[in-house]
Amino acid sequence: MAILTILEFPDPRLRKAASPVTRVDDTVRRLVDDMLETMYAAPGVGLAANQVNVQRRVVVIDVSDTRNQPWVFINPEIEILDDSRREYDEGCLSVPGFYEKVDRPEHIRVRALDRDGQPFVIAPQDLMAVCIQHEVDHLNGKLFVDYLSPLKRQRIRMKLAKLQHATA
Ligand code: QAP
Ligand code: CO
Repeated sequence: MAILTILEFPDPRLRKAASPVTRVDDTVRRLVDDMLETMYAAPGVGLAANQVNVQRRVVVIDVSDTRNQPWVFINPEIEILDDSRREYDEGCLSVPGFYEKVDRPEHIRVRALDRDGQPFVIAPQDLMAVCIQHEVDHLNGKLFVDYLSPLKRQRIRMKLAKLQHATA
C-alpha cells in the first residue's frame, strides 16, 4: 500500500471528469487500497480518485468514529429521492483548512460496484449522504467551493496560494 499525493485547489487536474471503470481488477483494487490508506493518513472522511490524479470513477469513504468502516464506490450513480435539502459544513482534502456551508439534497439513493465488482444500492443518511455527493462531484470535476460565492472562492484561492507558496 502507498500514500498518494493529494492535488490541491486550484490545480486544473481536479477539473477533469473521471472515466468509468470497465473492469474491477487487481489494478483497481490496488488503487482502492492506496486511496483508503491516503484517506486514513490525511485524515479524511472521503476521497475521490481524481484527487490523487487518477481519472477513474472510484470513491472511498469512512464516516465512522472508529475509522474502520470503509465504503468503496466504483462508478457511483446518485438518484435524488425528493425535494428536501440540508446544509452541512463541508471541507475537502484538496482545499485544506477551509470549511463552508453547502446546501444539497438530503434524501438520495446510490448505486455502485463494490471492490469485488458486485453492484449494490444504499440510501445513505446524514454525513454519508453529504460525503458521497461531494465525492461524486469530484468525479465530475466539481469542487465544494464551486457552490460558494465568487468572492468567497477567490478568498480561499488567495489564502491557499499563500500557504502553498510557504510550504512548497
Ligand atoms: C468530504 O473531506 C467532506 O480542511 C471529505 O485541513 C467533508 O475528508 C464531505 C480535511 C466534510 C462532507 C463534509 C479537510 C482534512 C478532510 C481539511 C475530507 C483539513 C484536513 C476533508
Ligand atoms: Co473533496
